[in-house]
Parts: sequence; C-alpha cells; structure tokens
Amino acid sequence: MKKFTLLYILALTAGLQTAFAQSASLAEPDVAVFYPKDFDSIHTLPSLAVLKELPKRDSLPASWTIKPEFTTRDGKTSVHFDLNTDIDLYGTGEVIGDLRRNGSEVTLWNTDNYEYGKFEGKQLYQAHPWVLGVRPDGSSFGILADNSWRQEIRLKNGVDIISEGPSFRVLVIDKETPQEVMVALGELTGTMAMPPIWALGYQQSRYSYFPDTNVQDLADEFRTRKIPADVIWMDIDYMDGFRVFTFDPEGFPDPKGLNAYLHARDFKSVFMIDPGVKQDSLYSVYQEGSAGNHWVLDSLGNEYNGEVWPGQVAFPDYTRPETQKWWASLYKDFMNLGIDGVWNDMNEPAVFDGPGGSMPDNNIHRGGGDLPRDVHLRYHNVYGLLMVRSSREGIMAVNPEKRPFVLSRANYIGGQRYAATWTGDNSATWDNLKMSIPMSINLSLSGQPFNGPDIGGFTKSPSADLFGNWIALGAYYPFSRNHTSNETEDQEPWAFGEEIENVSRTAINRRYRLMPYLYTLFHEAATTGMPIMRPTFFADIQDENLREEQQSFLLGENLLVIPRWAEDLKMPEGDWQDIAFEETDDTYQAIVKLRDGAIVPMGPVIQSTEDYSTKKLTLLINPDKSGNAFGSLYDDAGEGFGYQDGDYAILDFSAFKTAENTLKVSVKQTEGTRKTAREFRIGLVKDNQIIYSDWSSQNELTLTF
Ligand code: NBV
Repeated sequence: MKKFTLLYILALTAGLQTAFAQSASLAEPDVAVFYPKDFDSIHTLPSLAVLKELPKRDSLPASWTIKPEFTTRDGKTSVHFDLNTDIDLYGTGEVIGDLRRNGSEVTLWNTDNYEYGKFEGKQLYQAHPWVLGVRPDGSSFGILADNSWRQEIRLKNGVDIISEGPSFRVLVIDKETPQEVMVALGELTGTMAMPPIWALGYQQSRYSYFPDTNVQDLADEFRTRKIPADVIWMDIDYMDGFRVFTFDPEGFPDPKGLNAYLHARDFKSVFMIDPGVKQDSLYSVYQEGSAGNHWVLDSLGNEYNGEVWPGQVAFPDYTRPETQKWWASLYKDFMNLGIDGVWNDMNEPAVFDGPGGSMPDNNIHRGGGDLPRDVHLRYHNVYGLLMVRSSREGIMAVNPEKRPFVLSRANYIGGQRYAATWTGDNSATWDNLKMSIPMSINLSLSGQPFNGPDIGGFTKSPSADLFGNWIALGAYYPFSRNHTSNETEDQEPWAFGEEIENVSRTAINRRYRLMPYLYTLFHEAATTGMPIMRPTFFADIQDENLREEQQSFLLGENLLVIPRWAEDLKMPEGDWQDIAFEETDDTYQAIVKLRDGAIVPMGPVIQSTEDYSTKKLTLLINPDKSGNAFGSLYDDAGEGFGYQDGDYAILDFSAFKTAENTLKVSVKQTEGTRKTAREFRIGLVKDNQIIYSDWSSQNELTLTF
C-alpha cells in the first residue's frame, strides 16, 4: 500500500500540471496569437487550417480580454478560457444538438458515425477546433486552436480545449459583430472557391443508382415530370468490385456514353471516389501505389492494410507530396470520361476492422515538403482535407478551364477551400430533419458555407409527410441533395405520390427562381467568408431573444426561411414580409420572408442551371419605413475563371419612395466588365401579395400601386 502511494505521488509529480505563461502578439489589429511557453512548431506547423504564416505585428494591448491559460500534463496540452456566463457559444463544426453550444462537449476525431449513433453523436465526420462567442451586446470573438491532434472541446465552464498532442498555438479574433468574426476567419483560413453554378442546383442521389440505364431513366423522369434538377450522383456500386477509378463492366460499361447522355439532357454527373485502394496485385492503381511507395505505414514501417468496401485496402499517404501528385494524376483518365464532379467518401478514414473504426493512432505518415513525418494521431483529422486538396488539384489539372466540384465527408477547419460537404449518414426522422438546421448553421459558422444534410434522410424510409416537409425545407440548404441508403425505399420526389411530387416541384422551382440571389450569396461567401445559411440572430445581434432560435434561419441578410412546423418562433424585429410565390398550395412549403429595406433578384422557373440567365429579373422589394430598399446581384458565366479577369458584373439596386404609393428603382452596374442586356420588373412584396410593374429594359423603373 505504502509503495503504491509513493509511486502514485511520484507519477503525479512527474506529470505535474503546470500552467505556463505564454507569449502573445497581434497578427492583425483584432487577431491575437498565443503561444504556450513550451511551444515547438515541429508538432503543429505548418498549419493546414491557416492560409499563410501569421505576421507578428504588435504586442497584445492591455485591454485584450479573451486570453488563454495553457496547461501541459504528461506531454498533452490543454487550454482554458475563462468567460462570462452570459456569452453565447456557437460553431465547433459538425455537431448534433442545439444551435447554442453552451454546456456541450465535442470530440474532434473524424469518425464514420452511422446514424450519429456512436459516442452519443459527439464525434462526427469533421473537425473544427473553433468556437464563436457572442456577448450580450453582440460584440463577438472566435477561438481557433491551430491543432489537428485528437482533442475535445468542452463548453461547460468557459471554453476548454483538451488535446492529446503536444502544445499548440491559439488564435483569437475579437470584433464588434459575429459577422466581422466570420470575415476574419475567412481571411485566416481561406474561403470556399466559387463553385460552378450547377453545384447550386437540386441534386439527386442514392446508394446506388444501378445500372447505367437506371441513371438514364432517372434523368428522363425529371425532365418529363418537370422537376428541376442539375446533378445525378453515382455511388459506390458503379465501380468494379469497389476498386476506385474503375467501372463495373456490366452495370457501367460505357461511362463516357452515360455522361454524354446526361449532358444532352442538361444533367451533370458526380462519381464517388474513396481513399482505400484494394489490395489486389492485378489492379493497376494498387500496383502503381505500391511501386510509388504511396501507402500509409503501420508502426513497424510496413504497408498498413485495413478492411473497407473492397476488402483489404491500402491508404494513400497524402502527407507525401509525391503521393499527392500521384493521386491527383489518377483523375486524368477518370475526368476525361466527361465526369463533372467528385464525391470523396469514407475519408476520415473509415476502416471497418481498425481501432475505433479508423487506423491505429501510431500508424506512420511520412510527410515530406513542409509536413514532418508523424503519427496518425496528428494527421487523422486532416486526412480528408489532404485527400480533397489532392483530388481538387487533379481535377483542375484535367480541366483547367472549369471550376472543380468536390464533395467530402471528412474535413478539417480550412477545408472549405477544397470541398463542399454534407453531414453524413443521418436518418429519416423528424428529429434529424429539425436538427439539420442548427447542424448546418454551426458548420456554416465554422467556416464551411457549402453544406447540407441528405434530404429525406440516409437511413430508414421517410413517410410521405416527412419527405414533403424535408424537401420543402431542403430546397433552401446551400447544398441541396436528396440521398438515401441501399436499404431504403425509393426517395425520388415522385416516389410518395402526386401530392408530395407537387410539393417537391414547387419547393425546387422556388430554389431555382431564387438562384440569382443564391448565386450572389455564394459569391459573397467565396469572397468574404460570410456564411450563406446564417442564424436568425444575425438579423439583430443585440436581441438576446434570438440567440437560441434554431427553427428558422437566414439565407444571406435578406431572406428568412421558416419551416411550416416551426412553433413559438422568435422573430427579429422589423416588417419581414412573406414572399407570396405564384404557386397556390403552400401546405408544406417553407415560409420565405423578405427583410424590410431589402431587394432580392429573382429569375424564372428553369429546369436546370443550364438555362440560367439574368436577362429577365424580378426585383422583389420590401421598402423600409422611409420607403427605401437596397440589394445587389452578382453575375458571371457560371463556369470557368473568366470572372477573375473581369468577366462578371455586380449590379446594385436602390429603391426610393418618390411619392405616396410610388416606388422608383434604379439599377447600376458597379463592378465588372460583363455587359448583359437585361429586363427588369419591380415585384413589391406587400400584404401577402406581390405587386408587379411592367417589364422594362431601362435602368430606372417606376411602380405606382
Ligand atoms: O458509398 C455508400 C455510402 C454513401 O451512400 C453514404 O452517403 C456515405 O456516408 N457510404 C457512406 C458508405 C456506406 C454507408 C453505410
């Protein structure tokens, strides 16, 4: 007993918990960087989150309030922030549960979490070591732990970030508003690249459409039924025995022909690629990978193998520059078949027979270039990010004139630079539908604007009613894709009978009509880092009543989306007017409200973005108390990079009340060299109706009502 006590005391002393003093400096006027005393850059830098190395501009002002306290115990570092209890916390990436994160815990360890069933859903597919804090007066700050090692964020008593790795630095942004914090996060970690416009369209997926004739029929069905759609997704079964970059000779004998068929009907195709490469000595990708020494190694330095769909696979070590290049090169023949986008799944990486559903912590990634050799525990959370970075580069190299589109299941903060995301394997339950809103908002508040859940739910089959509600809301997610598992009933918009087919068509029509506004929001996100989907409290950051509102959400600044099921909703102040779209049956449709003082450009119904044009725009206007309203439109070719050389247009709209019941609107191109002949009409949104002016090709419009 005595011996045990002595050993215990010795152990405690050896791993003594020590609070280190830290060095701190300002990288930007409102961005501080804190380093613990024992910081050694070899363990966490170069950062994969932060875009460029941080300048050291000034010393920290004495007035700076959000300061970390670092602690190291047994070589593991944690950081604590003492915070007033009246601060509301958000972000922390992809999480289930409430919008306001106070009191929650999340483990940052990318995990294949079917139905969010493991670890009470506190550990999902992505890692965002990021917390957004909003004070009662609306002023806000963000905390970014620049650390990819396995870590936990606890928001029970201030903010605690407890890492399983060595010391790391912490960045703190402190601003007047949460919006400014989001822009600063975008400056630090980069923003989403402008996607091709087709990626904003409605998308149809299932695990799996098979064989290719089913895919063709599906495309035809959409066009016959006049349900707008842009993309059909090819899940894992198109491959030959789940070998990546191959095609099932019977089910998908002619992928080029299939893509041509889809393109002729204005559809794009997205095909899945997983990281695991089947260990098969007759398979060229495995042969090349082995010859090039591209695989992640086990702790003894041998090729690591684990089980995924194809059986035993090897995993590309994306920390190696040679492997990045090799992986990118695999996309050449693949994309040349006319494939439009790529879906990277299972890239946590998920390993069926590995510890905790992934590979062992002590596996070895060899690094190279900037990245040092280190254990999997360090690189696990960035495995997906490195994979999509490489995928994206490969796709760009094949089609340099096109904007790449990659969807990734796993990612890390900053990974919005390379891929959009969806929230993994959710279920067809009411709970999951409702939860999708705070989930997508918190991902958006963590730097990933291009996200959405599987509409209709991945596992289980939704009832007609649940699907109707889901599609009516899902038409407004930034990423709007219907997807379901291989064990479920059909989930296409017409699979639930005529009523729900009509509900789906109406909802999707509305998404396409709002495309000019949506595309403008994507441009804003790409240039400033502002989320597309925003919490309702962004409408009035000082109204503390709104801080927990998670049934409704803002699309940009000007539209508020309210699902039909919302109860006891907290509304921001102001005269938010319902947009009365022309269709009549609104039983399921989400209510879309226009902010007073706002102008939102709207187009006609189209069947895909192939027909998108800004030549005829209705300007939805809700004048403020003084009769004024403002808005804008971003326009470009929807594809390619001409916009980087000026081939784009930004139009500003301003509306003024010139006399009682008279509204004058002027349109002005403020940026870009893209000139388009356009017709406009005013659509005054008022008392549950829209009052239209005549169409006019002038830049000055008048409506008397
Ligand atoms: O590739 C099949 C599925 C895919 O449909 C789903 O979206 C991913 O999240 N994939 C997971 C692997 C199997 C899931 C049971």
